[in-house]
Amino acid sequence: MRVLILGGDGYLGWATAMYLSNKGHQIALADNFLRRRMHLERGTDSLTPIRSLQERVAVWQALTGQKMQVHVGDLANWEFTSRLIKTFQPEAIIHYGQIPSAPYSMIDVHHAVFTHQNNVINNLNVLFAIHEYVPDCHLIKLGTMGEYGTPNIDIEEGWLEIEHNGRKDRLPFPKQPGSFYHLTKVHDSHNIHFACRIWGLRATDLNQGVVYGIETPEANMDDRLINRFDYDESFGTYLNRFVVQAVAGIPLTVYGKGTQTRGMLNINDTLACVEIALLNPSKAGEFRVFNQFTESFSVMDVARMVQEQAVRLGLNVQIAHYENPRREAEEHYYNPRNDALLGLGLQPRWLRDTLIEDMIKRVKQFEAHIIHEAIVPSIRWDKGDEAQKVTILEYEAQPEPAAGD
Ligand code: USQ
Repeated sequence: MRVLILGGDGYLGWATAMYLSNKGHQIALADNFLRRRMHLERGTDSLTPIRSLQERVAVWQALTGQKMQVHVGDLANWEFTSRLIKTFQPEAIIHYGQIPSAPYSMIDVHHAVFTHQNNVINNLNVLFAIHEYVPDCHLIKLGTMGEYGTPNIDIEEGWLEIEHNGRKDRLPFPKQPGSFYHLTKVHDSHNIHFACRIWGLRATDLNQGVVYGIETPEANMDDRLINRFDYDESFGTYLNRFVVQAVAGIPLTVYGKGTQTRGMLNINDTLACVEIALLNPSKAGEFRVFNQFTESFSVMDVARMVQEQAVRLGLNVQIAHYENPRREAEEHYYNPRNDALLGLGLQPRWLRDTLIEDMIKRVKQFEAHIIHEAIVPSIRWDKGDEAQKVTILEYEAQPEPAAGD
């Protein structure tokens, strides 16, 4: 299939490009290297030394014989996006090409507005270009589980059957996102749904949970194909961050009580989920939503798992409760469904199955690259970026050594 991957230089984009190219799909990548530039702005970086996109693509071709097209440009620019879609004529578009960071969007008005302009406008351009040039193309759009927030009812997959004053309907599930970034994904979902209704486009919104992991089989083929791995306060997600903190000797940054619960999945399961969506397209006019996660964990569950594995590997890891920089429910009900992808054949990789140990060992190889100042957060939901780091409120008691240790 001809597959256009938007955000092809990113954590998910590059991994997906290699995975689908290896399966024989014809791949084109688009990126404007915004993530690399946002890291420059924040004084942070990927832990892993990633090569330029052009070099990665050349190495990939040399190793596998598979070509990938590279298109450098800004999706928020209509000329770029429309020309790209018109000339490549994709049968499917996987849209990862957006700012993914809640903290970055909460820095100040400029970062909130920029995140909205970038994400909402680029998605609108993609919708209009599909409508105009490839109306049968399947849009696979990366949404987020964070669109739903943490309601006190079960979270369905995008839709909710409602009975109100004696009448029934199937309506979009209510959204209560937790940051200006998460709000952009809500706006995108509405725009995509509308485009499906009025133009008959076909789309799948993948409401993804928190992704973790470093390695994929394709990235392991050659050091020059290595994927990015973010661990800073803006672009690192909590498990990936905790692994780096464990290696760096920084007390694990649990925000508040750590009883916040999120759906999670391994990066290799992201690839499997996207492939499932690709091979099972939605119908013309259908706006389909999949909740894309495999397991749910609280922040403390994950901190304890990282601590346990790290201690086993001889590291000394403390867990600390930091002042929570976010405005979020710490104690809440959380029961999201994820039946759709499982029903289509997803076979999850479980976090318990030694993956954390592998991650710690891999991160240790890049220990010298860790920027320590990038770890403890300073971006607060109520005050923006004060450049003042949040403080530790208390430490968790160290677990008792197991008998025989
Ligand atoms: N958290 C900590 N300590 C940390 C970092 C985070 O306790 O050092 C907590 C946060 O307070 C939050 C939870 O962990 O309760 C998740 O935070 P996160 O930074 O790992 O993830 P989040 O900001 O929600 O965003 C990430 C991705 C985003 C994606 C989302 C899926 O950056 O692109 O949309 O995960 S979800 O969380 O389901 O909304």
